[in-house]
Amino acid sequence: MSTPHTSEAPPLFLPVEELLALAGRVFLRLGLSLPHAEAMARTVVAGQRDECHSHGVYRILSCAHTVRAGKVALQAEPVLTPASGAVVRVDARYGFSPLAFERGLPALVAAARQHGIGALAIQHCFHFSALWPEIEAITAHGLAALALTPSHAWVAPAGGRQPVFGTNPIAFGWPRPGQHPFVFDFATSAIARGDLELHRRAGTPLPPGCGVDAQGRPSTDPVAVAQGAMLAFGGHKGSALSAMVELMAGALIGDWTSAESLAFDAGDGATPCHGELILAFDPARLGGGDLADQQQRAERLFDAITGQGARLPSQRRFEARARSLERGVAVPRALHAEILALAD
Ligand code: NDP
Ligand code: PYC
Repeated sequence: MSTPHTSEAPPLFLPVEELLALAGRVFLRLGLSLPHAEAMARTVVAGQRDECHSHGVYRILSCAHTVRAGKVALQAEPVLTPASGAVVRVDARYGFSPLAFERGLPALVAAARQHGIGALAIQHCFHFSALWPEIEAITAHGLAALALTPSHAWVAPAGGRQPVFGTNPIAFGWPRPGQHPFVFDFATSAIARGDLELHRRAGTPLPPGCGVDAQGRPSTDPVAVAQGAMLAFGGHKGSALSAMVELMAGALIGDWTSAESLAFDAGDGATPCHGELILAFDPARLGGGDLADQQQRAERLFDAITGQGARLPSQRRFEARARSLERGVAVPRALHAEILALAD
């Protein structure tokens, strides 16, 4: 969901470069190394540019809170373990995740090209971002991609009322030569935690079906749901997908589940700390060689969707990107003032 949850005065419109400079200044001021500050700025500004409000520059505030909580390693240089077969590992060493991804990307692409499939396991990272920037970075190399990560245990399993799962996003991308890739990226909870927080800040109710209060009663009050449990999307189906994310991007790669991440947080209210699994697939290797045929068949699928008036996922985002690049990136004035205060 991407509603800005605010009825305030018209936003500021800032050039991408200006917003990048401001975000980078804040992250440096918070004590991050230059490579971390730049990678973080690119991530949150991309979110704001694409009008993904729950993972845009609003995230600067929660990253600042995370820094103040004292557990994140501000200058940690991620450690890349040379690929073993198709598997690439990056230990973020308790730093923020974007730099760890950037450090692992070239080896992931090389592994996918060599083996047809590559797996990047990022470990020990503080993760706060949307996954589509990573997916797009992989599809830009002509590869398909799948990314999974846990978060904090905020979400009850279908049929239960106690939080077990994170909001556990799943993102996928398919490269389309000459045009934007096909990308989807969504929380497996009925609403992302970031959107719940935006509703809490704005004092607006959640849509029905997003959570229960501490007594297990359905609630649209973001405060009550934060004290109770969020719900998975699609009942038992979202619940099972969320369990898969815990297993594949937690236990499988030897890193924390959302429950373990929340335990490590110990009430700090910081952004989650865990791992991430990112898979890349090379159509040239997996499809037997006729790339043009693969692409045409994919395009027929997309045409069958759009041909009946339905839209592709990420279409809204790419349209928002075009708008932002033309007229500037929209930033709510109150949020901009909060960010500026962190920069001085
Ligand atoms: P949304 O519900 O906003 O969107 C989910 C996806 O569905 C998007 O790709 C979106 O494309 C697409 N979509 C939406 N409406 C339609 C439609 N009518 N037809 C076709 N496609 C559509 O996502 P969430 O709120 O669930 O998640 C928001 C972000 O939060 C994600 O980027 C996710 O990675 C992030 N997140 C991160 C977590 C973490 O631990 N790091 C945890 C949970 C979430 P479009 O954008 O174009 O609308
Ligand atoms: O929006 O659910 C969320 C989220 C969790 C961690 C980062 N974003």
